[in-house]
Amino acid sequence: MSNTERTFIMIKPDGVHRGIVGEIIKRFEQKGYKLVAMKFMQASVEHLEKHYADLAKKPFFPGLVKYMASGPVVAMVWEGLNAVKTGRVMLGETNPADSKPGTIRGDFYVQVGRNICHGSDAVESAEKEIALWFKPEELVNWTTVQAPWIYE
Ligand code: DAT
Ligand code: MG
Repeated sequence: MSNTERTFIMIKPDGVHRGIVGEIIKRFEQKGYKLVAMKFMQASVEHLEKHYADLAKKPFFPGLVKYMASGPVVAMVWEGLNAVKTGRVMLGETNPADSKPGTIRGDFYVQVGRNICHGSDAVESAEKEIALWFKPEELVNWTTVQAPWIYE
């Protein structure tokens, strides 16, 4: 199947503290995406600086890294048809005012600096992020029995 993609989704410390880990996982499961990898962890400042390297010059960068290192995160890889683009739609917009109800951000956050969940913004960045957060052997190869009911 073409456009089968993997995306890196990460529940941020506020998502963990606010108890919406299950809710976010549920949305990706119910959509029909396949879980390929998941870990609950405390990320180091150094690791988060690498993850957000593209934003290093932004004024909010130090605060962003401090917030992301302030508690545990849930790092995940989800796979399926157009998973990167559709994952971003499920996530909602960066600007809270633009995040529609029904999206993760639209339903659960009001300020850009506490926005619950990360999702890769392109196939290329997804591949980079997956390689940063997971070892190749942590990515599980499996076929869900639901596949014929999700894809024609
Ligand atoms: P996104 O997470 O929607 O991909 P991004 O990659 O541009 O957005 O920025 C990464 C994170 O940085 C974002 O989730 C929250 C934070 N951020 C972005 N713009 C910000 C701003 N203007 N003020 C404070 N934090 C910001
Ligand atoms: Mg981004």
